[in-house]
Amino acid sequence: MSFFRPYARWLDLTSGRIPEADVVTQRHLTDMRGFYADADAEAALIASNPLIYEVYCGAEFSVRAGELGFCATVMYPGKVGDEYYMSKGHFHAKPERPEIYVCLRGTGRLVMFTAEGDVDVQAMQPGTVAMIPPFWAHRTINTGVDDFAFLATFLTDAGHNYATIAEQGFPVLVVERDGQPTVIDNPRYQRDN
Ligand code: PAN
Ligand code: ZN
Repeated sequence: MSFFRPYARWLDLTSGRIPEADVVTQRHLTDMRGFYADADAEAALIASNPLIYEVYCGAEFSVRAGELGFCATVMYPGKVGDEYYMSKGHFHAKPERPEIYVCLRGTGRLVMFTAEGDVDVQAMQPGTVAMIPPFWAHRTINTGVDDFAFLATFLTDAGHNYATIAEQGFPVLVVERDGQPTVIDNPRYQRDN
């Protein structure tokens, strides 16, 4: 039987980055075409292809049961039209897997929903610890003017299911209205699905 090896990484609590992360994933606007509601605003920005967020993972994960992983996400400030920069969002491939987020920097929202139609939005600021229960899709949004960063920890066999979100989006959007983050219904989301 092969055992997991212990490891430790330094998380920079100021920037939210893991400088010696084994895996760093960058998501630019072209990596999430069609995710923002305003297609004209997306088209206007696509030539400059801004970096929206980066994910720093402590290690290359196996998908063997029993491995607990951690990744830090740093999301830059900005908007596509009036919609704040956000993550793609996902259900877990094993949808029954939960997750914990700890906010390290900036201000944002954690938006969650279930296939049954429940929606939940949590405000995130440094020190906020949020629990994503089993079966809840989740997306983070930077509603501030500074970087927004958080640490996520999860069983690594949770995996990611992005396809459902790519097709349907989330039931709600977080947009700027009168200078304030505002949650509105997503007109493209089919509640009957
Ligand atoms: C997080 C997310 C990370 C990036 O580590 O994967 O914030 O968001 P997307 O995966 O939606 O692009 C997590 O929830 N892992 O399960
Ligand atoms: Zn997740």
